[in-house]
Amino acid sequence: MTTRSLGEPIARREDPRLLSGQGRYVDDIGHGALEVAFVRSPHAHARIVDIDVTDALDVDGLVAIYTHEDLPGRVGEPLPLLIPHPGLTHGRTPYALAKDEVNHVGEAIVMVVATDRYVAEDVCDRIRVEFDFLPPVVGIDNARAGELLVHDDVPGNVAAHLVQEVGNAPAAIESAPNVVELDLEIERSASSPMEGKGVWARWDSDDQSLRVYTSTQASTSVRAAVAAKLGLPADRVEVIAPDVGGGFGVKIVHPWPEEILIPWAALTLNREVKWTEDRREHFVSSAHERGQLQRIRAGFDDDGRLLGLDVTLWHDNGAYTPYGIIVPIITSTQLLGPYKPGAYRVEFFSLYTNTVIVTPYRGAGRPQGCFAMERTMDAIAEHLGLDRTVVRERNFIQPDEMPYDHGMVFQDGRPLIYDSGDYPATLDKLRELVGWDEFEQYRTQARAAGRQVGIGMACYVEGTGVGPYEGGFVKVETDGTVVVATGLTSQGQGHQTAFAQVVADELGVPVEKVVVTTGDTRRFKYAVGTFASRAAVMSGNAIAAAARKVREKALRVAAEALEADPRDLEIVDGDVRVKGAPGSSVPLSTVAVLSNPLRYAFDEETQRATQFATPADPDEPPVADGEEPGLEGTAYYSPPRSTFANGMHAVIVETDPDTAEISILRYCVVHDCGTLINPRIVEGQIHGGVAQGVGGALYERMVYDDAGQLLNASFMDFLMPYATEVPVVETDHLETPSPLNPLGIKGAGEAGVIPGSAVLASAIEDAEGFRITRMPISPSELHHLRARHAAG
Ligand code: MCN
Repeated sequence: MTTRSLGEPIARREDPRLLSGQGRYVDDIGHGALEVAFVRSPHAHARIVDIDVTDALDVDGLVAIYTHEDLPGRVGEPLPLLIPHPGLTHGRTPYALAKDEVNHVGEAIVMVVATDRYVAEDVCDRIRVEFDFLPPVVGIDNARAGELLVHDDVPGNVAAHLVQEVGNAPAAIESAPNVVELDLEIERSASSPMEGKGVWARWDSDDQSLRVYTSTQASTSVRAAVAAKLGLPADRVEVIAPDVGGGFGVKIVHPWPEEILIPWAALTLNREVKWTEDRREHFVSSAHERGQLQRIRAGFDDDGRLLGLDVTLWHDNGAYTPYGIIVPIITSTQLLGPYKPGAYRVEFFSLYTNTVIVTPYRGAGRPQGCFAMERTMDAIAEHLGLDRTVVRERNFIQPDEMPYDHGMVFQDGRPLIYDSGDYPATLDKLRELVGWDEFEQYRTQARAAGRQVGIGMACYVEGTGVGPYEGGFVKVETDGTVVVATGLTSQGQGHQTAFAQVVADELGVPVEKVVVTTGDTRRFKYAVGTFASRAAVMSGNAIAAAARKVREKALRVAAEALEADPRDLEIVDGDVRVKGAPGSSVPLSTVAVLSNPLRYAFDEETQRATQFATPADPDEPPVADGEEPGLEGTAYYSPPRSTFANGMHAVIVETDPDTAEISILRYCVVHDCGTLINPRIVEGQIHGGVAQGVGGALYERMVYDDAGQLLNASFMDFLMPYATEVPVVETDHLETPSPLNPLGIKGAGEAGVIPGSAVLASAIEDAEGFRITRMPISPSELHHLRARHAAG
């Protein structure tokens, strides 16, 4: 038997190269290319009165200066609205270079192309932009007050207002025996990938084609956008995502202004042109997320069962909505988590502010939803004096109620239906893993030693594997190497390893024989991208289907060579052999040769293909009817709807009674993403997510002043957890397969981050004895809360 590799914790084959500094990122490409720097707005809200470049023109090495007025045709039009929604009544997208108004600090106004970046920056320094200042709208409170407007024609700064309801929640709450009310806040944060954005482009005038390298999560989508904006056939545009040093959502926006401007400059100047984002640019001109205010009213019976839930969300969408309103839609449609809420009403306002745009950051609105729901569960438990796990258990959707339809409608207008999941079993595992029932004993011992500890938990459900489709290509080379390509990109998820495992099993070859390429439109043309924890479900199933095609063909071709019935054949360790007669076999490499349109024959004695054998029938065509040359296949997978992974986290914290320092003593995760392709990769994904969740709960926030200046736009001031702050993560899995796809897979890439703020708030609250309603929380904030609580 071939060793089965699906489900094996194989070490990631990407790591030796990446960890030893041999990764190849956009900035490693095209030395000697012209380089770009941008004049960006220093103001949050202003009209552009004049741009004076006179002083810049005599700088040695200057090649070109472009403003909005220089951009022709579609290049000069606003960027596309990527995900429209009927509820997005006032969508606004930016221009690649600001036209006559800027709406956040960092918005690009002038593009300078020079012989190197230093010269380009010097030129930028000499360009004078005259502004007419407008009052900025900063913060959700100012936005919802609606007195000052970001866009003159958007009343109340409301980009979108949506309500979803089932039953009469206000009435259900009114008549409920118990009610809790919560006002919550999650602050703005951002994904902060190690590598910022970067674009390199070259126009080949002989071939009339454009090659673009970009640090993206969606190379095929960038290709479509570049082709459309530049008026080129997509076939003449190649977009390649080389190694991408993290994306976490910020690199799904396509196109970024720079992804249009750099290729356009390369085409216009007929030179290689590149731009590498610096860290400050990344902070002020890419994207943030999370910022939300939430108001919740929940009515429940004396056992803690929800009867009605009424949630209002105010979401800060920044200055523009190029990515639509997907983040608040996800918060609002997925916040119900694993629970049955009774009647519910969930409403959100997506609001413009004069701050950098908001697009999905790992978790994409779910951390906020989880925070709302899990804070509510804890508040119910406290109100009734019940154990927090018990209240949750009583509200769970049960396995035999799957598939479960809350009545929510998703972004695409389709119902959002949970496909499978065993929430009670997940909770049982978590209680055992963290030792929930023994904690009170531990607390007593800790207290006796003068230590203050607390335990918290949080549950989440995550829609993963969103469509519309993804594809895969599998080919057996004549040396036996199995080449796999998918159009989606990789930013560190370990796809090269995981997809090789899928193909190895489907095809019956050793995993080492399989090589995988991602994110290169030359290798695979039709794809969507890596986001929404969709790669394993989408490309995993597409590649498996392609491998099955190849397998069937291999059996057909080998059957002829072995003079056997294909049904009597199997593929083991890369050999096609007659079942029960291992001596009668042919290697896949030979089958690949035999699949060539040229006539080959199989030599029984040498077990090899012989060239140009005379066909038995001279009239026989060189390629059999209906057969295509090559041992290869392409297949696509398109799911009926998303599949829902779920999980639960528990954390034990200690809060210092004097300094209010918050230490994580244990962090436990139980996760269910259906069939595991590679448990080690999934655990790595969860650990990475937990690091970001801990960051969001305890350290990371974007601090804007009233003028809309981002005060902590550097890693000196924006606190991130280092290895010393990230806890050891104890992980356990359940595998409830998804009935929606052949491999039974659900996604895992965002799971770790979702309950970070919710679970830490739960544990800190338990340690301190007063309610935590706002995250992140720093020691000084905890200290102030203690003082306020002590003062009553
Ligand atoms: N996997 C598995 N078995 C499963 C599910 C997943 O073995 N049942 C494996 C997959 O094969 C893949 C990895 O786990 O190698 C993540 O798979 P999946 O859940 O499909 O997520 P994607 O590959 O689509 O990745 C996207 C997801 C998102 S949305 C963000 S944001 C994110 C994340 O992945 N950004 C990341 N993880 C990241 N990890 C790194 N290192 N860098 C980023 O930018």
